[in-house]
Amino acid sequence: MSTTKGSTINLSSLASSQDLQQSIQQHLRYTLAHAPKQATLRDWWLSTSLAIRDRIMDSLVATQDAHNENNVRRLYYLSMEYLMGRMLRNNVHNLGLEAAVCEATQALGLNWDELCEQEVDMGLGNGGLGRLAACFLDSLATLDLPAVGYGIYYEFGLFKQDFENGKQVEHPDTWTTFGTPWEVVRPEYTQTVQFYGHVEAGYDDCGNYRPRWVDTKSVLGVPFDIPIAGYATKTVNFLRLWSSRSTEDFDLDEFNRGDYVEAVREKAIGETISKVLYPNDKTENGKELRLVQQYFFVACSLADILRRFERNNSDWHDLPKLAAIQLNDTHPAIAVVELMRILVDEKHMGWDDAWSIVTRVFAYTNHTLLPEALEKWSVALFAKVLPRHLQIIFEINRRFLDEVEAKWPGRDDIKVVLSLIEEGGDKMVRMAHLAVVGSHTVNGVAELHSRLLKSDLFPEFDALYPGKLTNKTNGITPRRWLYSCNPELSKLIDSVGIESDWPKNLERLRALEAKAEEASFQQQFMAVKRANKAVLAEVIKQECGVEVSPDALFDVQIKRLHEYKRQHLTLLHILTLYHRLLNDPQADIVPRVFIFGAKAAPGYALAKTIIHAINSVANVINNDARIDGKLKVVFLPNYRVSLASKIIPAADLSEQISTAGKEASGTGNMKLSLNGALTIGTLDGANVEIKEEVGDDNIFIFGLTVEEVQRLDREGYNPYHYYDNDAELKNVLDWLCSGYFCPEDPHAFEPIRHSLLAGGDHFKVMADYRAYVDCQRQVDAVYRNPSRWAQMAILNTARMAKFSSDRTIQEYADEIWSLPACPIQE
Ligand code: GL9
Repeated sequence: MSTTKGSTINLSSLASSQDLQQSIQQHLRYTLAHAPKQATLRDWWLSTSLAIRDRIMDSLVATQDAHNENNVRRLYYLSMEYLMGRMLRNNVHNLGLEAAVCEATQALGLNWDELCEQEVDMGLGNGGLGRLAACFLDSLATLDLPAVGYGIYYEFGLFKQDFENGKQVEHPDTWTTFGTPWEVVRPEYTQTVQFYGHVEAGYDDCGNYRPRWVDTKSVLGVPFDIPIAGYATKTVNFLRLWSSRSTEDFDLDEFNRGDYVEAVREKAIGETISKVLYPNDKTENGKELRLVQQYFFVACSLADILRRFERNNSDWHDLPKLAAIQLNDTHPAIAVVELMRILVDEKHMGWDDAWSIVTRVFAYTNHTLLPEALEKWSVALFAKVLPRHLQIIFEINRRFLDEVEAKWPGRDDIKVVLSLIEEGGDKMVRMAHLAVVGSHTVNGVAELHSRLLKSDLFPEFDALYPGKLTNKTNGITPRRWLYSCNPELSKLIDSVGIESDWPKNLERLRALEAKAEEASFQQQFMAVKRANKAVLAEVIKQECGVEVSPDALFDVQIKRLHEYKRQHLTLLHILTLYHRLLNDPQADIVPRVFIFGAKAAPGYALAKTIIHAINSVANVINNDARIDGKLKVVFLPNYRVSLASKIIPAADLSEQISTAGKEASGTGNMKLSLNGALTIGTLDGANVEIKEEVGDDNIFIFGLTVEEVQRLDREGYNPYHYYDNDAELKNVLDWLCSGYFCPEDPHAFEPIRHSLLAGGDHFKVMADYRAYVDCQRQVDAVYRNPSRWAQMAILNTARMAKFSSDRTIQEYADEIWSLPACPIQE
């Protein structure tokens, strides 16, 4: 979209609301070709976004100019997922244009909040991993760090979720249908990528082995840039997303043979690569298209990185000085091989030389220990899609196993464990091993996770490469997750004399500690919470048709639906309370609203059954007059970033109840705590560090520890033991599966019961039930003491500084990337 006016005018001089107003009107007329009287709210949103975009462009150009002029070291973040959510409000906040835009839109007769609601979320990710990448981009720009994010321009992001009779149904996410104001297409940086074909042996004039990768198919990658504006700084970095296109010559052969339709069909395959995001929250194994997606975006990104390098540099040995590349999980791990291929095959560099460069460029972040998420590709598939890369992997592995032999002579058992190739009927390439071997640093995402990475997942790697495995505890951007999503709390913070730069210096919130016991501040803090709950109650009414009281305890569980996250444990708690109330209407129970948000992977049957079960139980409870509205259960459909930013400010209680050892970090836990929700959680992921920060008295911890879980697994775990010895547990589980909650399909929830009993209860729901339910009684007790609750909530907000993604990114910059800041002069 054209930007016409504004693009040459200085940022600060345009901050005034009149200029903005004029700019919005001009975009409405000259970009959208509308008169104000025909304009829809969407048109106004688009015009406003374009006016804001103009102001970002000046700084984008200035930033990139400065980075190029100074030939700065850059960080390249390679991620298959970015969950950006909505952009308008955050861009306005980061640019400091809030007051101006409110005034301008008001003068145009528009409501700013309503305008922001028009934006469709940019949902190019599944969950925590993709949202982390988005928070990191915000912090990189805010800290003036030169960085480019690389990813895929999915035409369809994560599916839209609907419920039909309580069951999840998926619809395509058509976020690009009306275009987005936040992208700049850069056809001049289009890349060509090869796939398939075969390798021919060959020799150059000097007799050096020069394999040729021939008969390949090629596709084009067209980059779309999303500008990323830092908060209260001039730096604007960008996220470069690749969209696949067919090459002109994609199937000229067939075309010439007269097979027009085949040629066009093949052309469509080229476009298919970036068509859709795989909706699995952990990895999608074995799918050819997924491997093709990975190589497609990696090859485009590396070619782009090297093009930029070659503009100012001629010696490849300087690459590690100018480029640090972070692999966000193993999804882009093929980059290690691609860079070797380019240096050896195309730049004719010796193997050792090339390998030394590669291993100084890459670092890898591991995001999970769950075995199903550890990516493996069959050697046969690799041979078909990337035959030359497979040869290079074999050579990397041959040399790597020599290293293993030198360290542990004769220990073939260790070689079997460490090899990049898993032997067996169907040989597999282990992408995590490739990432570890090809990187100078590997990190986990919370202290506990990183410890388990060393002790359980990669102990031999830790022995072979001491110090390579490290920790970088995750963080969240306080701009989106407090300043923008919770304006009332932000105002309260500003009103008590905390310095106004707190969104980029979260330590400042520690000053709230001194006010945590002050009755008047407690009242103000809880009044903000009450107001946010009233707003969410309206959303719940609209979305679920359920009336809830803002005076009830808002108990929030928002995250992907997964057995290890144990939404079904919460369901058992709900049934427990419901049953107690039916037995004794006077039972001593704090009125609660259970609020769920979660998408299940479309192929994950049990996760979908859990959603169905929660909705069915909700339907019965919400319509049972006997319990006098004391319990309400709502499952908000289509959980996404923009919905999260409405739920989080209104939460009282944050459910972080994964089986210990299974949630690598979690980041929702940080967002909720920052907004004054108290955590009920296991000693898992970042919960452990949240407990350290807020103090043992300001968090509700229950359940098995990692060591206890591991001991149960070693010594034999028997879920029936808990079922047989806890009458209340037996009762609620039997009740759930009795047909009472789903008379039209009485056996619908049997799979849940099966997984918890005969199936072996891999996630120890039965073992943790009693501790959980008892801990929830303590939650009730504290909630009945409003002053104590308020004090705890305030201390949570006050003590979240560690979990700012600014802290996380500064640690990456200092300890992994050696990346200096490059502030942009006015
Ligand atoms: C995850 C972990 O499961 C989370 O615990 C962690 O907070 C994030 C970010 O590090 O990464 N790993 C992973 O595969 N996902 C995570 O959320 N999955 C999704 O993104 C859905």
